[in-house]
Amino acid sequence: MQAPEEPIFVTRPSLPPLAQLTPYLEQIWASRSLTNGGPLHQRLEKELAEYLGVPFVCLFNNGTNALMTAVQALGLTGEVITTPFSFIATANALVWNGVEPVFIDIDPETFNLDPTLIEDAITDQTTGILPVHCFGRPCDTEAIRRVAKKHGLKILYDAAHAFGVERDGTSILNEGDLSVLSFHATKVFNTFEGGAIICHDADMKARIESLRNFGIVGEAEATEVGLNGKMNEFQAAVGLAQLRQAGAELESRTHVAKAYRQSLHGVPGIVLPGRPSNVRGNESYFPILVDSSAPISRDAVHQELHSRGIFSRRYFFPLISDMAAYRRLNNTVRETPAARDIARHVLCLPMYSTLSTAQTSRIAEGIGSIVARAANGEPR
Ligand code: T4K
Repeated sequence: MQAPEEPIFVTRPSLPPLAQLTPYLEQIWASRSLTNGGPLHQRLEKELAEYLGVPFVCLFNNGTNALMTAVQALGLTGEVITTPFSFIATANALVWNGVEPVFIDIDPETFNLDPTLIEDAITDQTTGILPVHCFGRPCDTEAIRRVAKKHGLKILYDAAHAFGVERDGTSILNEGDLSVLSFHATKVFNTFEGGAIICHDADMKARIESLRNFGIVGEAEATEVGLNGKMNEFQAAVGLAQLRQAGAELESRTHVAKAYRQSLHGVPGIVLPGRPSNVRGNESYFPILVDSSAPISRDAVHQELHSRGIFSRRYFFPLISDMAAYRRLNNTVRETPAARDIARHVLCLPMYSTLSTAQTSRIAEGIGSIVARAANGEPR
């Protein structure tokens, strides 16, 4: 009997060699400095800023707490314009701050908030814009900046997927008033759980540090109400070790994406989203669209792959605005036909740096045969 093939999950976290972590752990054990901005935390903030080409990094224990703090730090209130095509944490960060998300449609090419629709959604309650560089594909930051400037709005980028993404040789994380990264296990750069706010000046960094630490300033005084968003020393140790292989991680993902593009090219109804030539992506996800011209639905492809042990994911379906938690808040939900269409057709294929050519071939051939059988009317 043939051995069942190994399951392939949508991602598999990269880990540094264990031996590289040991010296950091010995340092933690010796110093007993476990959290609250210890030496490894400080070192990771500096090394990450240098690696990413950004002025300041404020580390967090996860991306969601970083987003919630960024909303506070920018003083966002009332309504904030955002995208429904994202992970739910994007909108949750607003609602947990008492801010109402106003969902507008996306550009079907970039999968990101359509800047031409922002102006129409602005009311006298609007204080900011929260776009997402979805799947690490950059937003039209220039157009967003123009409309924000005209109306005096703050821009907070959810850059959870955008570690290492550059446009014209410059980090996309330098855009907007603040950008937020996630270092969750499923991300290109992970500290198991973790995240960061990228900011442009030392005053803002100090403010974020206070908000991250309950709002405390100095030894005992709190000037505002913060939360506990601190990254601990173990997470920072993992980050320092991961950073040594970050370049290789991005490089390997480029090869995986190339292998997919070659083997999926020409499969009827399977669309591979393109990327402008001036963008260095990070291949954090590998989204495809199972187009309406395909002889089979996205959901059926997803199911079929599943039955073959290939666990693709429908990121991001349903739209945030269609989830029960948000349908209750639906007074600001607009029609978002492009987002709805993408959410119905998108499928994220397994993507991680150690995915072998044999595995990408198995996945691509699986999709090819699923589509071909459907086209021939054969039973699945
Ligand atoms: N903004 C955006 C745009 C985001 O995408 C996210 C997070 C955030 C903000 C918030 O950042 P964080 O607070 O998370 O730092 C995952 C992640 O939990 C979430 O971080 C991520 N976005 C979201 C897109 O995906 P799930 O529920 O899909 O993950 P899960 O547990 O099903 O994992 C997917 C696959 O990965 C598993 O089938 C196996 C593999 N896996 C996963 C984990 C956690 C492993 O092999 N090892 C692991 O430890 O949400």
